[in-house]
Amino acid sequence: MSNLPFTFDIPIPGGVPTRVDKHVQRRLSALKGQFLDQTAYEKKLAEEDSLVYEVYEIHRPEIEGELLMGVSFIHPGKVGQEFYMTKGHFHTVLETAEVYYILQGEGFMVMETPEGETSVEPLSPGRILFVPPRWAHRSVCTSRQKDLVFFFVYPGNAGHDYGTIEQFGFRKLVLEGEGGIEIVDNPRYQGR
Ligand code: PAN
Ligand code: ZN
Repeated sequence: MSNLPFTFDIPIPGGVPTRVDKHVQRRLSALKGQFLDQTAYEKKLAEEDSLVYEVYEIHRPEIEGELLMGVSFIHPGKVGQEFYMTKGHFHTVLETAEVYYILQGEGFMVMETPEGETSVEPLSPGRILFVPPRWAHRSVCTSRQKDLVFFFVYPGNAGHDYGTIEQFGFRKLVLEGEGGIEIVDNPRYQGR
């Protein structure tokens, strides 16, 4: 891999980057067990394995000192009353942080530490979110029409631990309530 400086562009507001080494697409089936309303999930999945989010990644070596970058698009949609979201993860190397820069759409970042601290931060265009080391993170799109689009950058050696979230879920959920968006305790959260 070349070690020369390089540039790429993200068309404003929130388009596909001009450099893409890998395009990841995650569908409903990849989020099995994560949505609160499992009946609504099974019904929707039986109709269509819809695209929930996409990630455009720039390749760099996955080693300390490097930075991994990309752009994610979380599509609008819901399963029951719960908005479309990413799988979410801890970094395998827990002591690694991440920066998100929001380009388009509205949503939230749902975060928690292994010790049980939680934080749910609103996301909107122009906002930068710093995810400190140790905080698991999941992005949620609450826009009705637009994708939630953000640029991210994190250490090359971070790695992704999806298993902990797949097994236990997040402590907080983002739902559409009668009076608008609600952030609630996850009744199906299985304490770890
Ligand atoms: C992001 C996420 C991306 C997709 O690049 O990986 O938005 O979310 P999931 O990885 O949870 O499916 C990031 O946080 N990287 O570390
Ligand atoms: Zn991450």
